[in-house]
Amino acid sequence: MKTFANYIDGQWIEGKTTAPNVNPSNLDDVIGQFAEADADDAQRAIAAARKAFGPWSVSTPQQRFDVLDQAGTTILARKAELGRLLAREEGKTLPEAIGEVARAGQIFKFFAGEALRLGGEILPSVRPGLTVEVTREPLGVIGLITPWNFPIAIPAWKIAPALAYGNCVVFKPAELVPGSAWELVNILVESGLPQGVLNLVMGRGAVVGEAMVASPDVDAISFTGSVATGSAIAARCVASGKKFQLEMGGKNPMVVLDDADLDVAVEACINGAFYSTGQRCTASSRLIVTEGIHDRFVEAMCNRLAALRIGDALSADTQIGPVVDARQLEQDERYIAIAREEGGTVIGGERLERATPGFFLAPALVTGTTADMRINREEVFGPVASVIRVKDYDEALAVANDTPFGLSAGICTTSLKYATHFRRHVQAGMVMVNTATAGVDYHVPFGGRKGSSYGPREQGSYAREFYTTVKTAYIHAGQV
Ligand code: UN1
Repeated sequence: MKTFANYIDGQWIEGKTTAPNVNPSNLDDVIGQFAEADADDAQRAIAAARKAFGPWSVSTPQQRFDVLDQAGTTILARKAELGRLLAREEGKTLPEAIGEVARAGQIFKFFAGEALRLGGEILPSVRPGLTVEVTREPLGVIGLITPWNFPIAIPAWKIAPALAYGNCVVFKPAELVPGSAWELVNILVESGLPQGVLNLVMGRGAVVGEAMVASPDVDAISFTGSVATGSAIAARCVASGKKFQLEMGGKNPMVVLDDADLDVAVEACINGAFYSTGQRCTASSRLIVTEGIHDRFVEAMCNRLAALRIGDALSADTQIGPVVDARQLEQDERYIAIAREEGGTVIGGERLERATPGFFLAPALVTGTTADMRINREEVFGPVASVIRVKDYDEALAVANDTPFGLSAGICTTSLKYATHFRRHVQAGMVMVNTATAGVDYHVPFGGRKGSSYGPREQGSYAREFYTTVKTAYIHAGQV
């Protein structure tokens, strides 16, 4: 069995302990043994990043462009192989996984360019003889904590801007998917990153994440994951004076109005709710449907659901892969049971047997639900969506906003009036018209409102708000 080491201060460092990386489509298939960092490893990684920050923070944009651009080129060239690894360790389908790897490659290309584009401003002072210059500087050492559902794209969209703007990184990937993270770090190392600039510390959140949030040598934390962990990190960052950015849950609404194109709506809802096994914080989990189209919509959704092929993520004809692990599967099944107890009618949602032992679950559509039920208030993070029947657009908008979350929201309608009103009045960071709530571009801001997100947006040029700090200089040039 191959073992994979952590990368600390320019060296591959074996862990005192390792953890297996298991394929959720086939529990007999172990991808490798991955090092588990302990608190000392984490401290060494933080110290290495701190030491490397001096020279890296004043490296030229060309140096940073070259590394990031080379990494992007390699990722794109290896997308089929890396996509296979990703599908094998996470369970999304091969096309979804290859698409995600390509997205990661494009993100590195984008931020390579951003390193060159980072400018400042010069303004005349309100006082005579003075000029004001506004520039951006890197923050220092950034701790990155990433989730299991996008094993390469989310690390890419945190690591690429962190490095592009001159920061050093301590990177802790999710325990369930260390394989893609390891490959990504290896590619960056081979692309010419100087020693200590990027450190990989695979291991448990309670050990590695804890060391990062506690350390005075970490200047900022960017986290994507659960609300519970995010809130705990936030409290620790406030206490230690760190800048932080959190991307957490969603309970994203998709409104379907009477005047929607039914095929478009069903396609957007099937994709948004169930693709990637529903394991996206942008998934459409509340389908809010007006009464004139409700029955036709539910019937068409049931027909599509029955035809979906659920199976091994690596099989060519699979449309929906397995749930990521036993714990997530239990959570999905628990919420399906809760929905039933609350009075919902569940279509699908049963465990499936396949040729290999894995976590296969039929997607579940819950009809006859109301906005106050737990199934409509709490994030499931699985292939489970509920339908809420509403009278008209006004009620649909009110229900869409009746949630503690605010990441992504969608509407299917042919009415310019309703689409325009919804775009303005839905309380979400991202709005989709006649397209799925999940599946975003890599060059524009990503993030939400309310309980979904905290801090500046990720991705696109907006990423600089988190990964840089602004300096305002007043210059008195003397008499000329
Ligand atoms: C997408 O929908 O393409 O964890 C991206 C998540 C999000 C990323 C979603 N941060 O699901």
